[in-house]
This record gives sequence, C-alpha cells and structure tokens, in this order.
Amino acid sequence: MAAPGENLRINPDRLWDSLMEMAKIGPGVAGGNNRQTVTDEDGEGRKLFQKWCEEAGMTMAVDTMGNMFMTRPGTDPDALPVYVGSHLDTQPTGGKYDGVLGVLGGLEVIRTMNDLGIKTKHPIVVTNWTNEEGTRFAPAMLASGVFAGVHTQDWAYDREDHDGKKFGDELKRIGWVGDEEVGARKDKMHAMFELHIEQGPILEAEGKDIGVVTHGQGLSWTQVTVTGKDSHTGSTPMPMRKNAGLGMARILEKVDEIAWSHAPHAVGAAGHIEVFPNSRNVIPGKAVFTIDFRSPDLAVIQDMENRLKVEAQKICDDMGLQVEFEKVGGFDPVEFDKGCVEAVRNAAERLGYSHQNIISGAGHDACWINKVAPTAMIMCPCVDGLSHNEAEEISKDWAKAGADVLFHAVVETAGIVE
Ligand code: HGY
Ligand code: MN
Ligand code: MN
Repeated sequence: MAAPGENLRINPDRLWDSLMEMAKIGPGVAGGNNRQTVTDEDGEGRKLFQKWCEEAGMTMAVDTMGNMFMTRPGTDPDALPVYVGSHLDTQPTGGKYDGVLGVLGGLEVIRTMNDLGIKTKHPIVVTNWTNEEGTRFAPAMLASGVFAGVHTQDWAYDREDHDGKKFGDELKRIGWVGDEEVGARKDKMHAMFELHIEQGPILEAEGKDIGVVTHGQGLSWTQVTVTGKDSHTGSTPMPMRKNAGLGMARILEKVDEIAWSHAPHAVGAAGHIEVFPNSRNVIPGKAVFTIDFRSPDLAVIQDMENRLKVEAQKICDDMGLQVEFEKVGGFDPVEFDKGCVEAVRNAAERLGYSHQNIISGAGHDACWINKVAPTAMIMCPCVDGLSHNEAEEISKDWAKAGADVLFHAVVETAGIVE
C-alpha cells in the first residue's frame, strides 16, 4: 500500500492541547489524573472524546462492555477497518499520558487526514477500551479481554471494587452500556495499532524517539489471603501471636527474592496490600495482597508463581497461619504481528526518527487484541521512565514523534486512495 509522503506530519500543538484538555477531567492531587474506570469522571472523559470524534466526522458505536468505536469510512465499504486506540481510564494516582496518548493520538491521525484530505481504502476506527488499568476492578485490560474472548461478559460484569460495587452496575450507572454485542466485530479487523508511553526508562536512556514494540512481557496476578487471629498488641504474649501482617511481610520478602533470582528480566512486587482490622492496637488477623509477577518468558512466570505458593505455605505453616491463593489476572508473553511491526519500523525510518526494538514491560489492550487481529505497538519515551505516578511526564516532541509514526503506520496499512 502507498505510504504518506515523509513530509506529512500530525499537528503537535493540537494533539498537546487535546491531551491537556482531557487531563482537566478527573484531576489528581499532584498534577496527574484520577479518572478511574466507570466513574463519573470516566463518563465525562468519554463524552469529550465522543464530541471531538463527531466534530472530526466520525460515527460512534459502543459495545456492551462500553468499548467505544469511532469510525471514519474508507472508500471500500467491504474492506476491514484498521483500528487505532488505547484507554482513557487512569490509575488513582495516574499520569496524563498513560493510555490517553494512544486514544488522542488516534484522533489526531483522523484530524490530520481530514486536514490533508486523505482518503483510505480501509475504514479507520479509533477506540477507547474500557477498564485497561484493572485498578478499581481487576484484572487489567478487562474489556479488551472480553472483546477478545478471554473472559466472559458475565464474569466481567460481576467483578467487584473495594466497596462491593459491581463493574456491570457501574457501567450502567454512567450510561455507557452500548447496544453492540462485545466481540461482534473481532473477526472483522484488518489490523490494530496502539501508541503508548514506554512507562520505563529504556528509550530515554538510549536517546531513542521511538520504541518498535516486538513483544509484550507476560503478567501474573495472584491474590493471597493470610489468616491469623486479631488480638491486643499490648497484652498478647509474643509466642501466642498469630500475626497475619507479619506473615505477609515475610512472604513479600520472598517475592522480591524470587524475582531477583530471575534477574535481569523478571519483576515482582505487591501493589495492593490490606491488613484487617487495620487498627493501631490490634495484631492483624487477616492480610490480603496481590502479587504481580512479570517476565518475557512464560516458564519463568510459572516458576515464580509455583515458588510463591511453596514459600508462602511454608512461612504460614511455621507461624500457625492459614493461606489461600486466587489467580485474579494474567496473560502470556505476546509476540506482535511482524507485518504491523514492520509498518511501524518503516514509518520511523521514513520520518527520520531514531528507534529501537523494545519489549513492553507493561500490559496493554494490544496484548489481548493481538489474539484476534494483526497488532503492533509504538512507544515514545517518558521522563525518568516514570508512570503510574502523577508526575508522569513526556515532551511535546516525543508525543509528536509517536503520533507521526502512528499516522504513517495506520494510513499506510489502510491504503491511501489517490
Ligand atoms: O498493569 C499494567 O501493566 C497496565 O498498566 N494495566
Ligand atoms: Mn496504559
Ligand atoms: Mn497503566
């Protein structure tokens, strides 16, 4: 397919203004965002995205998981669409760019095509995938997972947040249950591209503008519940204590050791940690926490999961505690489509951006969509590799480079019609 001329570029000021405008919705407390999935703020962000897309001449479809599909028609109505997008939901202390750059970068592709009067054979669909973060309702990439057939919609609707609210009820409450059956379009996709900040330090350290994402590492989330006995922190003699909090601490120490044993590529930690009753003068009778293991190698993930169970059981047996495990999320390492990856690499070359191959450390909707359509990702650097932190920052130039490459890869794949 013909590619756009190398001089054709997106409008970085317009993209940046849209990023800053979206960032005003669900502001954090330190300059970032708290626009968690299916909250009122998420609903507001969706409406703004819908308004911008309709102003750019696109028509909206929404599926039963709230996934948004904004279509720009192609010249061939039978040609399968090229998808481009990411997610608008954020962590509770999230940044302004994680996910949002990929959605608004997709919108900027359309806006630029409109400016230049570009027509393509294949339609182009800009998407916002619901609940990529998995922070309020585990697991991550929930709606793209249902779309790709990995989870059932019923299971997803039943996921509960910390306050016992159900995902399906909250999606209904904010008015974003669409009438399109989720997954109905999954066998009718020509390709999908996702632009994302790296969320790691490699590109900035290497001085590269673009990450050509060849693979995504796999992820495993195991929720661990340790049960001991609540009792007085003052009057309970040390030998009589059944301290679930201490059991958790010893298990977390082991998690770190297990991840280091697979250095340099494996990682492990617990981001979600709760003790009950969480009172200053009560020995915790219960601890609930989620272990996040990741590696590009599936066998390593499985080894880390197995060793977690063996070590945690040993620790709890020694301390007279009970322990239960529940797998609450995970996906295998992914290899992205070679053709789409090549389109990304060619675009970076054509545009004169420095680039390197990279494995995605974070999970993304593209990891699930890769199961149903040829998929690739583009990454731009972020300052100090920091993400999932309100101080997450990118430069306008990095955003421009990423969106330029996205524009070229998408338009070339969709086929310019002279
Ligand atoms: O967990 C992840 O990797 C993604 O940010 N949801
Ligand atoms: Mn993301
Ligand atoms: Mn994220």
